[in-house]
Amino acid sequence: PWGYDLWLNFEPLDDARLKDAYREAITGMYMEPVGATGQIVYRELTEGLGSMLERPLESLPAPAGMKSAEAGLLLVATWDRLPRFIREIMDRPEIPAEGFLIRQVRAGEKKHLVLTSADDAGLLYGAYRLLRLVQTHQPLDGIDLLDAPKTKLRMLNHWDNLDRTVERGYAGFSIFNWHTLPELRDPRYADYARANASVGINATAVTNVNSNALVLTAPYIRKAKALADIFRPYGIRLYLTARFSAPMEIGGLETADPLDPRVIAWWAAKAGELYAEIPDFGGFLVKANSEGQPGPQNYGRSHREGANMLADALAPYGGNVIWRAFVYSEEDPDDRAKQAYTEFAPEDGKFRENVLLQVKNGPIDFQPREPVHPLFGAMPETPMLAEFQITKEYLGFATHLVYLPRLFEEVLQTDTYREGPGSTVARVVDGSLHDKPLSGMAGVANIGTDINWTGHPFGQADWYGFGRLAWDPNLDSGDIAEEWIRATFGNNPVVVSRVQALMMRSREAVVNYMTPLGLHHIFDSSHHYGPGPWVDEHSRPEWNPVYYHQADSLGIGFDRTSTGSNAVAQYAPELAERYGDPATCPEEFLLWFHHLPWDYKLRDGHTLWEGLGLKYQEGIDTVSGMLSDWQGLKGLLPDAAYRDVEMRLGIQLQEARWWKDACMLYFQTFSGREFPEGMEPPAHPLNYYKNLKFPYAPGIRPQWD
Ligand code: BDP
Repeated sequence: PWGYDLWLNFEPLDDARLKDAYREAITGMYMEPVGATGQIVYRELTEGLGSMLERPLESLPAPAGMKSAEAGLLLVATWDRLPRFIREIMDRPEIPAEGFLIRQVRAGEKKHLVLTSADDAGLLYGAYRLLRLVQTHQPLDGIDLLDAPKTKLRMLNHWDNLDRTVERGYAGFSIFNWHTLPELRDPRYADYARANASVGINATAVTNVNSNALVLTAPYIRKAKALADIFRPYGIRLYLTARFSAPMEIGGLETADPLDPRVIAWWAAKAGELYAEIPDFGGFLVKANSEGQPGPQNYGRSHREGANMLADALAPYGGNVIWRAFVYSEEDPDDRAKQAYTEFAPEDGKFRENVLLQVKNGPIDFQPREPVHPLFGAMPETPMLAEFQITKEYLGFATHLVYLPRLFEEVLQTDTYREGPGSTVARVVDGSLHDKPLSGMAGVANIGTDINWTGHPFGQADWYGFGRLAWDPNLDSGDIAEEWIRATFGNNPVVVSRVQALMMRSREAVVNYMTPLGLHHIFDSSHHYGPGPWVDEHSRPEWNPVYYHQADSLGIGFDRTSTGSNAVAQYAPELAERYGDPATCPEEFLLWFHHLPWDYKLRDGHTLWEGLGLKYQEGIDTVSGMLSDWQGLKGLLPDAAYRDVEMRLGIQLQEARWWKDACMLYFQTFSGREFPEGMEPPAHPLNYYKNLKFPYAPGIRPQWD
């Protein structure tokens, strides 16, 4: 079966000339494996280089001096453990925490390769980088590569339940088997940690944000400890989700009021219990007073009071509270897109130092395209994590090929103007915008028990790319795609360039065939698979797609300008002005911010109605091109992966048509206009699409209460 090795398959190099060059650059290795991480580094380098260069990597004893050493020695050690003669010929480099240096040094006629770092994690990251350099055919001659993560927290969030179902998971069951832990240490746990470490991920919350208090009971803490022990040598800290009502559910208290002394004492004791088992426990990830989850507001307290109480419990041990800003309330009649900002922006500066606010990339919910969340850059005093979804809840699940790092990059490169031009979201993520020591990125994992981990083979690229962007939010998504393709499918230039081109257009394709021109949240209810723009029967208005598109006989779109909800006012003036006027609003956000007449003229001269149909068609045409480009690669790719992706692209094409037909037929009931020329006519009448049912579509959240 294809795919278990991910981007770490270390196939023998097929380019003989290159292989010779690498064999000359690395003739043997000097390394004293220190500790569990050192063992991993040693094993990875000997096995990985041995396999790619098809020659066992000989381990050499520390040479007494440069003269006696063979040329092409690979020296691997943290700086203070490097042999003295090497340190003497190198200027002491400044290597930040978790960073590494790969440098070719010269001693007389001989060249050697040095991999060094300030700490164990840096050595590990450096080892994976060195392997990737060889794997992707990068030259080592003259190399002087210093790299370090730009962020402190690079984190996965698993929406995995204790019973192994995964909320919004499309790649099988949870890889975490709480039933057989702690005794059964599935080797997959280490393989998972290894894959994360290879892209720099250094934290993981293994339980669902819609949480179960059981995980904080003593038996489960022992299970969690087993995982933490496996993750530790890979530089990964474990987090758990904390259910706010846990003191009642598992602690026997009759309240969870964050100001009640018994509740405070309960959490303090719980923290002590956790750290006794897991000394480097990361902390709590909390979803409170959101979509039915309990929280401080149940007791008339604020999010700040709730978060600070938990932060105080963890502070003595160096733990963090990651508090999610994903809130919108049943009682609040205001535009859902505004509610998180309204709630949290005024609280800036009032959280404890170890509270991070975790903010989704957009103000609604992981749509194919959203403007950035207005909270980015708006809370200069509050540590922040940007939350992205790696699992593709609103993007065709694991069936559609959509290269997400392109989406992440678009968000990261958006200028918030909060501190003038250049205040990108990337600078919020790396902490440089407001000089924050603690910041980073969280990604909702797309990982499950499927043999290839992610269901869709290209889902691996999303996991990989998330890690790379969390490491450095200014990386280019095209470069990341290229790295991933080379590491996964090899270095054939035809494969590399065509697959990269296909990935890079896949993101715009999905926007076009699902939600063009700023439409959003018009998905069928609960499972969010396929179109359901007509859905209007849910009790809460903002759970209905009709709330988001607001189509009527006059036009379509959500007025978020001053004549409507005025959500634009939550952005910096530069953005508020640009988004607030349809003439300057980027067309990709048009219907996000404006309700416009069907005959509104788009920039290319088409009416809005025509433009909508043509965008849907464009999405379909792109997918159809992706499919034929893929078919052109037959024979150049591993057969199993080739066939799997071909079938999935076939489904994606069918479903792109389904989206167009369903949405355009439905919107036609308001516009009353003919379909534009150039749009393929729908295959069935509207009722056919309305009557499609998907009772077993995955991803509906289990009810805890
Ligand atoms: C939405 C999902 C829901 C999650 C929620 C969250 O539909 O299953 O629980 O976000 O982020 O995207 O808490």
